[in-house]
Amino acid sequence: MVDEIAKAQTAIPEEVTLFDKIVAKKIPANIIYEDDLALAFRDINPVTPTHFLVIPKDRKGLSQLSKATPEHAQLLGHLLITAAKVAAQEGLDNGFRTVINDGKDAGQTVYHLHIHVIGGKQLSWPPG
Ligand code: D5M
Repeated sequence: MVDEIAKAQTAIPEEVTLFDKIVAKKIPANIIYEDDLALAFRDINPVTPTHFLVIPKDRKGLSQLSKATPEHAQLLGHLLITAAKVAAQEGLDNGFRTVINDGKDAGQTVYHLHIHVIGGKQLSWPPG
């Protein structure tokens, strides 16, 4: 986790992101859901027993949530609905948490909007 925060200090938006390469199947990932607009795959560094990411296949300029405009409303809604659908598919019937890290202070390392979905244990609050 400390590594992620350190990485976030130097992470920058890129033309082609790591997640674009996962969408294009140029980098392998453990994909658990896919449709026309969204992809869900297991996080490589899980912080809970279940931890996956939901991303837009075409991020349409959405490197991070703070870049969202009204044109992104439908896509963002679809991603949230997908997060809940895949959480159910994963058996997270007792609850789960969604997180969107935005920028350095939040520890964002990949500038391709993504929703973390974490669960599979009792989570604490507040986060650090
Ligand atoms: O979250 C970025 C997340 O992306 C972080 O939890 C690790 C994860 N990650 C990085 N590379 C991969 C690959 N190749 N597969 C799966 N997951 C990956 P952030 O909110 O930007 O800190």
